[in-house]
Amino acid sequence: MNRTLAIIKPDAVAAGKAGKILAHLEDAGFTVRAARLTRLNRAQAEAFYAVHSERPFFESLVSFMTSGPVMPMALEADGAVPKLRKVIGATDPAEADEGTIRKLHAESKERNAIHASDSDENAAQEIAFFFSEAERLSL
Ligand code: 3AN
Repeated sequence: MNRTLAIIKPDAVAAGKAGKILAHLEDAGFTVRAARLTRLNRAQAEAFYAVHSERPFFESLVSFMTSGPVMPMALEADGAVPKLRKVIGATDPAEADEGTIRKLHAESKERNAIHASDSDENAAQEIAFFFSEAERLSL
Protein backbone atom coordinates (compact mmCIF):
# COMPACT_ATOMS: atom_id res chain seq x y z
CA MET A 1 0.00 0.00 0.00
CA ASN A 2 1.14 3.55 -0.80
CA ARG A 3 0.04 6.98 0.37
CA THR A 4 -0.55 10.32 -1.26
CA LEU A 5 -1.86 13.72 -0.26
CA ALA A 6 -5.01 15.26 -1.71
CA ILE A 7 -6.29 18.75 -0.88
CA ILE A 8 -9.85 19.69 -1.69
CA LYS A 9 -9.24 23.33 -2.63
CA PRO A 10 -11.16 26.47 -1.53
CA ASP A 11 -13.30 26.62 -4.70
CA ALA A 12 -14.66 23.10 -4.15
CA VAL A 13 -15.14 23.46 -0.38
CA ALA A 14 -16.98 26.80 -0.88
CA ALA A 15 -19.18 25.27 -3.57
CA GLY A 16 -20.25 22.49 -1.19
CA LYS A 17 -18.50 19.80 -3.23
CA ALA A 18 -16.22 18.37 -0.53
CA GLY A 19 -18.56 15.47 0.25
CA LYS A 20 -19.04 14.54 -3.41
CA ILE A 21 -15.28 14.63 -4.02
CA LEU A 22 -14.58 12.52 -0.92
CA ALA A 23 -17.17 9.97 -2.09
CA HIS A 24 -15.55 9.95 -5.56
CA LEU A 25 -12.17 9.19 -3.97
CA GLU A 26 -13.60 6.37 -1.83
CA ASP A 27 -15.48 4.92 -4.81
CA ALA A 28 -12.19 4.98 -6.76
CA GLY A 29 -10.66 2.70 -4.12
CA PHE A 30 -8.80 5.07 -1.80
CA THR A 31 -8.92 4.68 1.98
CA VAL A 32 -8.90 8.00 3.89
CA ARG A 33 -6.22 7.68 6.60
CA ALA A 34 -6.19 11.28 7.86
CA ALA A 35 -8.28 14.36 7.04
CA ARG A 36 -9.14 17.79 8.40
CA LEU A 37 -10.73 21.09 7.46
CA THR A 38 -8.26 23.95 7.82
CA ARG A 39 -7.36 27.32 6.34
CA LEU A 40 -3.85 28.09 5.09
CA ASN A 41 -2.22 31.38 5.98
CA ARG A 42 -0.02 33.16 3.43
CA ALA A 43 3.27 31.78 4.79
CA GLN A 44 1.92 28.23 4.72
CA ALA A 45 0.59 28.54 1.16
CA GLU A 46 3.88 30.07 -0.03
CA ALA A 47 5.82 27.25 1.60
CA PHE A 48 3.55 24.55 0.20
CA TYR A 49 3.87 25.93 -3.36
CA ALA A 50 7.53 27.06 -3.05
CA VAL A 51 8.41 25.05 -6.18
CA HIS A 52 6.19 27.46 -8.17
CA SER A 53 7.56 30.68 -6.58
CA GLU A 54 9.04 31.94 -9.86
CA ARG A 55 5.94 31.21 -11.94
CA PRO A 56 3.77 34.14 -13.10
CA PHE A 57 0.68 32.63 -11.44
CA PHE A 58 2.31 32.21 -7.99
CA GLU A 59 0.80 35.30 -6.33
CA SER A 60 -2.65 34.49 -7.64
CA LEU A 61 -2.29 30.83 -6.60
CA VAL A 62 -1.33 31.83 -3.03
CA SER A 63 -4.28 34.27 -2.83
CA PHE A 64 -6.65 31.58 -4.05
CA MET A 65 -5.32 28.87 -1.72
CA THR A 66 -5.70 31.20 1.31
CA SER A 67 -9.16 32.44 0.28
CA GLY A 68 -11.12 29.89 2.31
CA PRO A 69 -11.03 26.52 4.02
CA VAL A 70 -9.32 23.53 2.42
CA MET A 71 -9.54 19.84 3.23
CA PRO A 72 -6.17 18.04 3.15
CA MET A 73 -6.28 14.26 3.40
CA ALA A 74 -3.83 11.36 3.39
CA LEU A 75 -5.12 8.67 1.03
CA GLU A 76 -3.99 5.06 0.80
CA ALA A 77 -4.12 2.68 -2.19
CA ASP A 78 -1.84 0.51 -4.28
CA GLY A 79 0.15 2.94 -6.44
CA ALA A 80 -1.60 5.84 -4.69
CA VAL A 81 0.33 8.68 -6.39
CA PRO A 82 -0.25 7.75 -10.06
CA LYS A 83 -3.73 6.42 -9.27
CA LEU A 84 -4.82 9.74 -7.73
CA ARG A 85 -3.32 11.78 -10.61
CA LYS A 86 -5.45 9.70 -12.98
CA VAL A 87 -8.62 10.13 -10.90
CA ILE A 88 -8.25 13.93 -10.63
CA GLY A 89 -7.40 14.55 -14.33
CA ALA A 90 -5.32 17.24 -16.05
CA THR A 91 -4.46 20.56 -14.36
CA ASP A 92 -6.71 22.41 -16.84
CA PRO A 93 -10.27 21.04 -16.57
CA ALA A 94 -10.77 21.77 -20.28
CA GLU A 95 -8.12 19.11 -20.95
CA ALA A 96 -9.20 16.65 -18.23
CA ASP A 97 -10.66 13.28 -19.21
CA GLU A 98 -14.40 12.68 -18.84
CA GLY A 99 -15.36 11.46 -15.39
CA THR A 100 -12.30 12.89 -13.62
CA ILE A 101 -12.76 15.06 -10.53
CA ARG A 102 -11.42 18.16 -12.29
CA LYS A 103 -13.63 17.60 -15.35
CA LEU A 104 -16.64 17.26 -13.06
CA HIS A 105 -15.90 19.97 -10.48
CA ALA A 106 -13.06 22.36 -11.47
CA GLU A 107 -13.75 25.92 -12.64
CA SER A 108 -10.40 26.76 -14.28
CA LYS A 109 -6.70 25.89 -14.41
CA GLU A 110 -6.18 27.76 -11.12
CA ARG A 111 -9.50 27.05 -9.38
CA ASN A 112 -9.21 23.35 -10.12
CA ALA A 113 -10.93 21.74 -7.13
CA ILE A 114 -8.21 19.38 -5.92
CA HIS A 115 -4.46 18.99 -5.43
CA ALA A 116 -2.61 15.68 -5.65
CA SER A 117 1.05 14.89 -4.88
CA ASP A 118 3.16 14.25 -7.98
CA SER A 119 5.72 11.75 -6.55
CA ASP A 120 6.12 9.38 -3.59
CA GLU A 121 8.81 11.69 -2.17
CA ASN A 122 6.55 14.76 -2.38
CA ALA A 123 3.62 12.76 -1.00
CA ALA A 124 5.60 11.96 2.15
CA GLN A 125 6.68 15.62 2.52
CA GLU A 126 3.17 16.95 1.90
CA ILE A 127 1.55 14.51 4.35
CA ALA A 128 4.12 15.67 6.93
CA PHE A 129 3.25 19.31 6.09
CA PHE A 130 -0.38 18.86 7.15
CA PHE A 131 -0.34 16.05 9.71
CA SER A 132 1.67 15.85 12.91
CA GLU A 133 4.08 13.05 13.69
CA ALA A 134 1.60 11.70 16.25
CA GLU A 135 -1.13 11.59 13.60
CA ARG A 136 1.20 9.96 11.08
CA LEU A 137 2.28 7.30 13.57
CA SER A 138 -1.35 6.27 13.92
CA LEU A 139 -1.78 5.91 10.13
P1 3AN B 1 -1.15 20.04 -10.67
O1 3AN B 1 -2.02 20.61 -9.56
O2 3AN B 1 -1.97 19.41 -11.76
O3 3AN B 1 -0.05 19.16 -10.16
P2 3AN B 1 0.86 22.10 -11.05
O4 3AN B 1 1.66 21.46 -9.97
O5 3AN B 1 1.52 22.41 -12.37
O6 3AN B 1 -0.48 21.29 -11.37
O7 3AN B 1 0.31 23.49 -10.52
C1 3AN B 1 -0.02 23.67 -9.17
C2 3AN B 1 -1.25 24.54 -9.07
O8 3AN B 1 -0.96 25.81 -9.63
C3 3AN B 1 -2.44 24.01 -9.89
N1 3AN B 1 -3.24 23.05 -9.18
C4 3AN B 1 -3.20 25.27 -10.20
O9 3AN B 1 -4.08 25.62 -9.13
C5 3AN B 1 -2.11 26.30 -10.33
N2 3AN B 1 -1.72 26.54 -11.71
C6 3AN B 1 -0.94 25.75 -12.49
N3 3AN B 1 -0.78 26.28 -13.71
C7 3AN B 1 -1.47 27.44 -13.70
C8 3AN B 1 -1.71 28.48 -14.64
N4 3AN B 1 -1.16 28.43 -15.87
N5 3AN B 1 -2.48 29.52 -14.28
C9 3AN B 1 -2.99 29.60 -13.05
N6 3AN B 1 -2.81 28.66 -12.10
C10 3AN B 1 -2.07 27.60 -12.41
